[in-house]
Amino acid sequence: MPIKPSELILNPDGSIYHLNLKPQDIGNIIIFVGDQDRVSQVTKHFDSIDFETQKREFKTQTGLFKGKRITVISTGIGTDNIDIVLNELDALVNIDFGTRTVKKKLKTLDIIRIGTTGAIQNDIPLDSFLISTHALDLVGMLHAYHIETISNSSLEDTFIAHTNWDKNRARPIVIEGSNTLIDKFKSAQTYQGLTATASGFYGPQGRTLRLPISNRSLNKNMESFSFDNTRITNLEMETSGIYGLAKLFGHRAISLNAIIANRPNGTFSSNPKATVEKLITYTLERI
Ligand code: R1P
Repeated sequence: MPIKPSELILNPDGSIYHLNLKPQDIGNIIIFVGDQDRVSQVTKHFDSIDFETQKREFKTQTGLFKGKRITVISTGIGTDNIDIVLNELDALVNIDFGTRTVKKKLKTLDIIRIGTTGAIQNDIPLDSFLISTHALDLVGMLHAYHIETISNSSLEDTFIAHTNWDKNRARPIVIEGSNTLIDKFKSAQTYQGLTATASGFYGPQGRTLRLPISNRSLNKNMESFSFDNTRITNLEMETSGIYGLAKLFGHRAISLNAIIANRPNGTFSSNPKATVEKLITYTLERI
């Protein structure tokens, strides 16, 4: 049965609805950045760029880097955008747009997030790099899918008990990154840990400007949580969506984080752009 036009939405030129991309426009290695301006911060290192487009916050450039065809896409902020980007990227490689049917032979993409984050452990310094071995979803978007096969219920239950997790909020979900990619990108320069993905930047990450938050001890309880020698290292807003959907679709994903804030110390990087630039170079050297 062909997938209906209301479900798989194609633009008049045959490109997919939000990303504005056709299947030939992307490589098998995809780099995600949050900010549109970071796309060219990555591709300025490429040998050539053969494609670019932008719709809304989704800016894409594809080109060659040391003989590999790599696509860089800005996802904007949040796992709601990640739902769009992952579904449309998978459709580009695994759905035949002509027949609107799923292809027999499925393709696997390598998805690499280069993003920024705040450490929640005071020994993780500003301007360091951190690889998310796992993501801890505090958002809920993934509950729209069958996550039973990819989640870790014993870790989740321990986290729920440790933090007195509010029963009115979505159940947290823990998902692993790709061990193949983690082995490829880890080094003496990288910290590793469990990355918590929040549904917002202020209250959902325990920041108070004017509005009081409902659970003032959540960050402290996250800081003291540990399970099988794994601790929660940082907070950001995309990794769980990327790890969850990549696993469900059969793609490989890794989240590489530039630590630009340290929450327990209350400090912020004096030059976050330079730290992101270093993480971009670090990533491209190992790709
Ligand atoms: C918030 O300022 C944004 O920065 C972090 C968060 O995950 C959120 O997207 O990541 P990026 O710098 O990769 O966008």
